[in-house]
Amino acid sequence: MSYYDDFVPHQGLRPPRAHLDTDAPRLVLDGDWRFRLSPVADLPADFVAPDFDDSGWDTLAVPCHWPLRGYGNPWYTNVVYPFPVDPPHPPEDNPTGDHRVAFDLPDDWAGRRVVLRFDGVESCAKVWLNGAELGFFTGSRLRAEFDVTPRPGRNVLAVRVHQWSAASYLEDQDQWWLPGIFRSVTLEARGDLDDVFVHASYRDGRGTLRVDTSVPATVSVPELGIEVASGVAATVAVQPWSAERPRLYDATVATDSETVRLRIGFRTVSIEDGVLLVNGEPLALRGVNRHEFHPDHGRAVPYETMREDVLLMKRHNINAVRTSHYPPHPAFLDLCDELGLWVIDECDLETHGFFFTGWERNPSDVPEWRESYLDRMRRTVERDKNHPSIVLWSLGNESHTGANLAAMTGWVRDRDPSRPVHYEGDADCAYVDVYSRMYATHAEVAEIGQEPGIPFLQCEYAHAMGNGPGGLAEYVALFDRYPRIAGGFVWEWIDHGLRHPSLEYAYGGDYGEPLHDGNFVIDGLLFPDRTPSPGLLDVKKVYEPVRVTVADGRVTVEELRPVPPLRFEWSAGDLSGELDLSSGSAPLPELPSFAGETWLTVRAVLAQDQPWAAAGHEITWAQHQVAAAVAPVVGGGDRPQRTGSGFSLGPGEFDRTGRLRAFGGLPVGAPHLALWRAPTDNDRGENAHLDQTWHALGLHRLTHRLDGVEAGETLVVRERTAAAALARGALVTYEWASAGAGLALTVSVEPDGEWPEPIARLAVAMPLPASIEHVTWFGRGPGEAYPDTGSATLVGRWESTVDGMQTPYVRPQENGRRADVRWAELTGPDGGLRIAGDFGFTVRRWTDADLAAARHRNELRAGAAVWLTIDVGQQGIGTASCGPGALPEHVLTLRKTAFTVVCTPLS
Ligand code: IPT
Repeated sequence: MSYYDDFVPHQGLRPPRAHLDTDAPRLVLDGDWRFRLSPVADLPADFVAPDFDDSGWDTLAVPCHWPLRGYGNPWYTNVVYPFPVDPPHPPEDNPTGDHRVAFDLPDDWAGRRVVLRFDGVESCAKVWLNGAELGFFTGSRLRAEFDVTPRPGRNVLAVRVHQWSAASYLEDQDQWWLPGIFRSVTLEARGDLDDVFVHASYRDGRGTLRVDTSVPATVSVPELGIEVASGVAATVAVQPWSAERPRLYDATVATDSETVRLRIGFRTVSIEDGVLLVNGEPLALRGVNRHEFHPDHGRAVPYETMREDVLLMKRHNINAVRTSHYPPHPAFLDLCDELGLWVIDECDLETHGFFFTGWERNPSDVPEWRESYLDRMRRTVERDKNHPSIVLWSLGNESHTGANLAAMTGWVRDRDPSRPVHYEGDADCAYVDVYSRMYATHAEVAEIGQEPGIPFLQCEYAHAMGNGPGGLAEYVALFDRYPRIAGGFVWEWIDHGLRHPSLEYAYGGDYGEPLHDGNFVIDGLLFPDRTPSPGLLDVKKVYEPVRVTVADGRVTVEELRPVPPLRFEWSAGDLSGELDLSSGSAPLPELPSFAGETWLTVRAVLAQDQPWAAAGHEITWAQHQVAAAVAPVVGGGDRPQRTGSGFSLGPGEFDRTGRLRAFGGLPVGAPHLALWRAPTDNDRGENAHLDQTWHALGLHRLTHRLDGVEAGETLVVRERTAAAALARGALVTYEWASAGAGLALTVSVEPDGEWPEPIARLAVAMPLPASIEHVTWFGRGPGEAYPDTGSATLVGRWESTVDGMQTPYVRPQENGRRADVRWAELTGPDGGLRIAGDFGFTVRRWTDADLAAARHRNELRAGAAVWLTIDVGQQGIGTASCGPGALPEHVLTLRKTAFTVVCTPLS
């Protein structure tokens, strides 16, 4: 048995301790190392001697994951292990990276104790300094430190890293498998302050501080006039720390040989009457799950990117983060302390793949793994214990249940009773302090909210895969409603799409992995380049900390969570101004009468710069209609005329079958009934399989048979729309009537047979010339909206282009629908058309079939037409990719329907 093939988690490591900002000198060893990759682990340690000739090796910039630097490939699996399940054995094919780096010991380090620190190595490393073995360690996202004795002058560090080890069984998180030294390697000359534990509680305006240290030290907080010995408590008046007001106090802890800088936040977490409280106030966690990810660097996330993540969260009204499913880089937690986010810090643990053995031999309940479990929890808590932002410890994710998990809780409660313990897998709540679920339905969340019990939260909900998540607003309404519900965390923050030379962003299978989970890794609120998706914009709206309402002639603001000072700006038509809402409400501004449909928009914006956004940043908004639409003119003038080739009516030219062929001189195709859409990830989801339903119904291959054409006052075309092999269909009538300079089209649809199943949409689709480029519309915008998404959209006049209307989901699927549209103008150099009515629409340069067939965006090519789809119904989006489908009120079925749009040519 080798070290990488054993239950023992490490050998030679120092006991874990706090991450400290110390004045002890440091030498960061990041930079160019020498590197050699081998396909197996069982190799002689031929490279560890200082004088080993590594001149034939490659150079690798550490920290990094070697598959992202051209050595082997990334591999994505969700639940399944990418090797046979035979714990504790890793597979024989075990890519092994040998690393070497030389460093010069600074002269003034002579005689000092020195520690060598690894902040993240996946999955198992053995370490030698100057040829002498230091030991080995596992725990990819955990810190590992060795005591070392470098010699004066030049030293050589050699590190052998195995992709797979026994520990891989404990690290089955849903993400890319990415071996390597992916966080910094540091040498630190030690003073005598090895460990510091800050206890900073808050009650009734006063904070109590006690700092425990490994050796006696002096604790000073100048701003509070505190100067006490370590281990001694001081109670003074303070401002508390919260995510909304992250008040930190600079402090030092000093001995003769070392000074550690601390940033102290005072807060007390408690549970009272089933409610999770901080400083006596209920916690309202409006959170996201964050994996560490960068499209070029994987989990070797640059500092600026971590900062960007926190800033983006703050700017989108997110106030909490679960560090799924491992402790993040320590700097991320510093940013959470500083900028203000509530954190669930999760241990690096997941054994999900044992699901497929029926949880047989699951490490969580096998005694041989006990020490590894405890070790992981200790290393999590000890490293991160001084962060005020952390309010809950989490044992890990998806590891079923067992005595080893219970033992972790036992250890935490002893070591840090100040923070409750979270773990979703403990369904009986035997060893947790909060009840946690993932992807529970709305109905169940509502039920739990009403039952008495310990605080409840959804550690994962609203699976943000592809188009969606649908049903988000309804979840948050439940969180707002029931005190027992502490909130929830959207799954997840960012798409893990790896930048790829030809595919734009790669997902599972794109590297030829023999077993993988496809695009299940593309399920974030941010696209891989960190552009917000429509889902994130919806999150921002529904996580609003204040609610603005307009009713009964007044604008009212209600504070749901503390917010910095706000200003309230209003606009309506061309008018705008400011509202004084300091008393909580104000009368509506005096408005003239408007000629057409007009909405009053009230925006709440930051009155002053904040560390995370500038003054003027929009927090939320509300809208209210102040003038109604003017109904389009239908009727008048022309009757259809027979022509040599068919019919003509106003700007429309029709063939002998009554099908539209040209409009205002532009060649166009006839509108036909469309009931399908390119399935979204949620449509395909295992909890819905709507794609299969639609496939079985033949919605993607409907045919249209002419049943008759009548030219009288109007031109009436009757069709029967149905799919080959199926008896049921729809009887559709298209009636064209003169309407001013344009034509009114009334579409009447009547099911022919029973249609109990959900359909994708109720629409007509028609091809327009490829010269159409520009789109202007009045309705919801600027982004997409479906029946259960689009909280972020406002009613107004919006402009875009055909290309700009596409939402760039990494895996192509239905997207870009604009909702509640009163009119849309589609134009290009050759002219265009205006459509008025009350509809949703999409416009794209490819067909739905092309969209559905593409695996990556590079496969979408502009065709000979621009396809316009006008709908009066869409199936809700839901989150069935990993959660419930659309709520009943958002399920669409085929029903008898009629709708009218007025089309006018534009030159
Ligand atoms: C849940 C996992 O906890 C999370 O890591 C991720 O895989 C998510 O699913 C889906 O993207 S587990 C699932 C079985 C509910």
